[in-house]
Amino acid sequence: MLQLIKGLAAVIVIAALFAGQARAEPIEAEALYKAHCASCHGAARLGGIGPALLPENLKRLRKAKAAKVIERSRPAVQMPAFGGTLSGRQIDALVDYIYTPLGYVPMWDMAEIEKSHVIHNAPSGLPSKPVHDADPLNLFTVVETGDHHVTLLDGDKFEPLWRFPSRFALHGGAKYSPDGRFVYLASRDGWVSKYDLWSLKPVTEVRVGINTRNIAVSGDGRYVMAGNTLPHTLVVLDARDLKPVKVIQVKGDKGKTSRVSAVYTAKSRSSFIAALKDIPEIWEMSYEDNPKPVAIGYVHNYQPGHEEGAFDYGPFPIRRIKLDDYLDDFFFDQSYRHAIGAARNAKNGQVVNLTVGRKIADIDLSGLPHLGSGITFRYQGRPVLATPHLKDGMVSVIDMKSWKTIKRIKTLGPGFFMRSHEKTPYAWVDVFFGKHRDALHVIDKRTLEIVKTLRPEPGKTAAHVEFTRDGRYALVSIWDKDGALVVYDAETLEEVKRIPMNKPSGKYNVFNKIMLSAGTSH
Ligand code: DHE
Repeated sequence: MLQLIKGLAAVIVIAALFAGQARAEPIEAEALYKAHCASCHGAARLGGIGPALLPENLKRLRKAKAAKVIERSRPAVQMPAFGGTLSGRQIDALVDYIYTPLGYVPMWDMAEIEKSHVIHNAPSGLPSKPVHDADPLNLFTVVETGDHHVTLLDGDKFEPLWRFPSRFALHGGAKYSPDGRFVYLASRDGWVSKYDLWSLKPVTEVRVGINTRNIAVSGDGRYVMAGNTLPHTLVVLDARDLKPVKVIQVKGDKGKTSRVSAVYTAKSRSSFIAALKDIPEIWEMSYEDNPKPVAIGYVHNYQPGHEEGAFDYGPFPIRRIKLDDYLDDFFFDQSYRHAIGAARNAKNGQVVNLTVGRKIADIDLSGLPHLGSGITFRYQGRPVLATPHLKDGMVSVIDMKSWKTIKRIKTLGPGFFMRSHEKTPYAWVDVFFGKHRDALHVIDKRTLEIVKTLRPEPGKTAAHVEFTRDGRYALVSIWDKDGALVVYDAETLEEVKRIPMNKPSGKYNVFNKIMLSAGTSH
């Protein structure tokens, strides 16, 4: 009997142990976050010296990879590896925690923006001529996402002039001052940084939001505008020192707020143009000193002392162009009279005439392109637009007079970027996804046929082409930690040089950008 009782007791103890294991103590993720992460990433996860840890900012990092970063850290960062301090379950709990939405739209208003402002080298103390002898207009700013650095490349010798650490996860095109002396860069978590390409020095930085889409520099070089998805704002900065000038709440007439999809400069119209993600409107905001007042009916823009019916007197008065459908992303024609965009339904696109302020045509743009992916050129005497599709292996070529699709060019897979130059007969397009992501197609702009498919490094993604200022060379990124910039002769299509780099993404030639070349993004 005693034996039986002992046996039962043992079974009960073992069962209790297993139950205990199955129901392990709940892990207090918030407490773990406070103890180990908050000092660098901010108490509210909005970022500090480390990036913001919110689902919006982590969209591009898989949870498994995030767990690995917590366990082992990353190369070239100050964050310690927590593998020896935290258990696997604690790390998983932290990962779940940082991928949980905040549940409210966090504030990042004028006071926070002002507080974040840093001057590294006062603009007044910068030299009056370059400290290097490279052609300042044939420099390339190359973003290396592998270790969050930027390389400034001499576009004649193809040699790096300067390499510096950037903010975390730069994204979007580098933007230049109209004279090409300064470059402005934006990070996904809201930092806008200005660098001097003559003295090779950082100038100033400011954090404009928690999650930023992109920036634009006004055609007169006086302002930078940033578009945010968190919070729902557009922020105007003084381009000289990046001090904030105005924070514009992005709000529709019924009070609904919206994320910004992207903001661009329409130089010939002296305005910034923003596409919105959650309100079917395009906004145009003049950056002139005495802008024409814009009639409004919205209370939040109402200025006391002005007639009822209200006009927005600016600065940066908002002209709202109402659309039937959301315009997630767009390009302009070279005259900046039209914005051509992909609608959210991904079945068709729309053409908005900015002068009359309404949609004037639908276009058959069935695949959504990435922002800034397309180019314009002349084909058989007429202006055309060409863009790869982000979801299928296709390039659409659209007549910009009739807005009809002239041709669909089949590619080896969905692509991100198409690029060309006024002085080359070829347009280059990448195949970013799928088993052919190491391929690039070279398309003859005269026949709209693929004339060559290059594989700069078999097995590794090849993407984003940019030309030298004279159009003689095309530079391609090998998108890999052990990556490179590969320089091709744009005529013979032969490789000329390979410059090792750490996951280079975009590269931006000063001259082509400031001259608004039709072969690249602006
Ligand atoms: Fe980009 C530009 C949006 C994913 C690399 N991308 C831009 C711009 C926007 C944008 C708004 C700004 C154009 C400008 O500066 O004028 N990108 C988006 C997306 O919505 C999308 C699809 C999803 C997202 O994560 O936001 C997206 N982009 C990517 C990538 O996955 C890429 C390939 C890698 C990365 O760095 O995130 C990528 N985007 C780029 C690059 C540019 C860019 C290299 C600048 C292109 C140029 O030549 O101007």
